[in-house]
Amino acid sequence: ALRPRAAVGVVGAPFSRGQPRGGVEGGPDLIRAAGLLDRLNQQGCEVKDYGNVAFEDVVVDEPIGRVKCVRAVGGANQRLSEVVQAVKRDGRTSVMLGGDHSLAIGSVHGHAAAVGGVAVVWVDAHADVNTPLSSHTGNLHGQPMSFLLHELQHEIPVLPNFSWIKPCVWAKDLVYVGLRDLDPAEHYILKLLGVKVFSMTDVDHLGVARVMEETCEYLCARVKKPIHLSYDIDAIDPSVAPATGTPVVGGLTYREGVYIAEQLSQTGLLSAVDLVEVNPLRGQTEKEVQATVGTAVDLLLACFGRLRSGNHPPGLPSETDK
Ligand code: 5AB
Ligand code: MN
Ligand code: MN
Ligand code: MN
Repeated sequence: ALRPRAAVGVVGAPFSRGQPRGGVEGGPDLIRAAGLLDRLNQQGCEVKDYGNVAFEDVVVDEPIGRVKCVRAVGGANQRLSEVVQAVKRDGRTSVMLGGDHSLAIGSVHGHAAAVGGVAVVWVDAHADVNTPLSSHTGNLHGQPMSFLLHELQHEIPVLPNFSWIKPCVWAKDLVYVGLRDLDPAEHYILKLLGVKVFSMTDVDHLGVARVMEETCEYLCARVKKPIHLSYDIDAIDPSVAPATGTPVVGGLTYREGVYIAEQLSQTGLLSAVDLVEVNPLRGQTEKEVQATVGTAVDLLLACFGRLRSGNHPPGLPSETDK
């Protein structure tokens, strides 16, 4: 048997209104400029670039309660969801380059709308499961999972440009890896719903190999749903990936971060990936920005079969062929 060529669809989402720091809208073009598409091609993927999503300008967007830029975030995610649905209908694995993490609303929604149920692996320093009412910052990049989880729908108020969103993830189909900075309400929600969480303490205790073994077993034990990996670059330690808006010390090493992507790739179930929160304006130096972008590229290459033990060109028998 020949190794099949993975079909990939790259979607840029240059959007930053889910949080207050400018610059994160530069993420998609920077990740492309670092050679993502060529390198995916070189490792045997068949890549199509869907370009950057054109987001509507929203001029008047007064906060609703504490929550900021509701209309802009709702409208942007509706567009993104449509594009991700198109990528999936073309039979490709979707790669959404952010932009801030509020974009996971549209990315996961579009993925689920196209394929039916999905499982979500959320790799992040943060849980991003605040509801519009529990959020203290009012930033929507800290809330995307609350709109997506079926179990939280009774907590979600009516918001302008959000009525199109249908919850599409069950709490039992969600796994977190890398958490180390939760708000009390988020901790309460995750306990209440019994969500599977591997915090940085768990990574220390079990090691990343056990964490990923347990993650994959947990997700594959029931019906095997396509996996949506939502990777926030701030999951990685700021000494490795400093150019991001909400850095938190004590994160994943480069090797742990890549290992997580490698193991998810090996499941054969990866169906959509987000790489979000790379913010070139948050790096102190050009070197810090390049280190962050380079890490983002390496995480994505690992998602598509790049092995540190080496790969050979596609078209030749694969390592696993007997
Ligand atoms: B990120 C915080 N929990 O709700 C909030 O970077 C931080 O997408 C959210 O993970 C961080 O604002 C959002 C304090
Ligand atoms: Mn985060
Ligand atoms: Mn996040
Ligand atoms: Mn962040």
